Amino acid sequence: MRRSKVEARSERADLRGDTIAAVATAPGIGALAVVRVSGPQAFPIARRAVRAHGAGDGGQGSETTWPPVARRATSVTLIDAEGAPLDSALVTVFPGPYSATGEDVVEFSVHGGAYIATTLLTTLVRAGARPALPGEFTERAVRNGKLDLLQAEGIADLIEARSAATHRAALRQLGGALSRQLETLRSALLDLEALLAYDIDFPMEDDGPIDRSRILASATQLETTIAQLIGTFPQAALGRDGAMVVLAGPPNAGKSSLLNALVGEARAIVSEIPGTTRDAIEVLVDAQPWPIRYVDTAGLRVSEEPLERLGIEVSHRRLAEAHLVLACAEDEASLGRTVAELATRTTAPIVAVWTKRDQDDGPIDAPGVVRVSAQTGVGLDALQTVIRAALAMVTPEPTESLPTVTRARHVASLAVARGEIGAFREAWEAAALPAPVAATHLRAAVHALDELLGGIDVEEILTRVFRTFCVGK
Ligand SMILES: Nc1nc2c(ncn2[C@@H]2O[C@H](COP(=O)(O)OP(=O)(O)OP(=O)(O)O)[C@@H](O)[C@H]2O)c(=O)[nH]1
Ligand SMILES: [Mg+2]
Repeated sequence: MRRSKVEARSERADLRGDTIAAVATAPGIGALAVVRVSGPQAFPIARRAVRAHGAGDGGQGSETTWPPVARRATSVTLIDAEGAPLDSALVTVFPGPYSATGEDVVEFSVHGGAYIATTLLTTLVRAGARPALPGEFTERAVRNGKLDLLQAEGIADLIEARSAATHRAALRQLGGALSRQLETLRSALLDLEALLAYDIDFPMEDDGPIDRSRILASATQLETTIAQLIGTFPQAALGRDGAMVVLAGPPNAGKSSLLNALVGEARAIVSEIPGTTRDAIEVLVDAQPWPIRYVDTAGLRVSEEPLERLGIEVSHRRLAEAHLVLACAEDEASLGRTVAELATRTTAPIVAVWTKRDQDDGPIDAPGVVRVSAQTGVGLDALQTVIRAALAMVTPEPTESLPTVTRARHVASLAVARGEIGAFREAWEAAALPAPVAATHLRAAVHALDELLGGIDVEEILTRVFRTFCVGK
């Protein structure tokens, strides 16, 4: 049976007083694994996994003082639920509120591999901890005011970053750049509201103490800033997915060989049989300012073969989405035809690439054409330079003056705020609404920004955001 949203929500909220535990590191073999515990019972629960000092060695030595000195890694022997030795590990305790979650936190740093960490987790659960839900540690940090929601999303983005661009944006967001920008906007909105309140309290003073044009100017300014912020969103997709460079041309032109040469590894199958590549092969290569997604496509030709035709349809779709197209062909006449045909399939700039330069003794350079050999590597540097220059023309510079918004959630809330401020401005300009009514638009805009920051009671938003996190985070 489907649970209602309200049930799911309050269920999660009801779990807040629990002490939670999770393996925070990725599963698999590694040198170390980290197990975290957070909650009011973190210290007594964690203690059950730690052997009292001296126990089992003839009773010599003293008891480990528990909890150990705060925020200092302490060497301990871990035991399983039956009391058998499990590992020698480091434990660090962080008494709340001076911890990542704001609650009492214990972090075990154990030897890696599947057995120790999961057995430790089992011991902790038997001692009363509950396995954490995805993102629950970070959720608690937000609820306890350690982070705002945008910073929490910054952590998720940081973990997921696969390019320098995404990493940079995530670090900025975690550092609070977007939060501060929104706080500034929010406080400007509150100032506007305050001015209006004055107007509401003293309505009889025609053109009295408040300056109508000043209100108009600041509303317009706020709208502009929000529009600029929304305008940074495409950069998030570019940082994540890369600028798309599509290699296209007739079968056997050497596209797959060129892709392999450009990315420096054999990612696409190469053969002398025309029609080798069927599906689009994509390789993301990190680059500045944006990563590049090279896409090798099926050779373009009229084919009766159903599989090949599907591949050619995929080629057409990729061409329509490309930031840049490399038109590849192995002789000059075919290259001319290829460029002309591709121009009907894409609006992206097209670089004419004359392949297999090692094979013939044609001209070394032809105007408007880059000559390369995937086999010998000749011309590859020149091609890379051309690709970088062409991409610089079609992709935006990363904005330095404004933080970037990275999620559809941000855009949606900002769009609401902008819409409300716009409605307010229009009403104010036309003197169409009485000030108290116009002011409700500003309230709604502030509310939209609060939702973004997660600063108000936004149970559903929190639940939605943290569902996408990994366990142990
Ligand atoms: N001499 C020489 N041969 C090349 C070069 N690049 C590719 N070839 C050969 O050309 C043939 C086709 O290469 P592919 O890279 O598979 O060509 P493709 O354009 O991907 O072909 P399809 O996937 O069928 O559309 C293979 O036999 C390659 O070894 C090159 O730079 N020099
Ligand atoms: Mg191919």
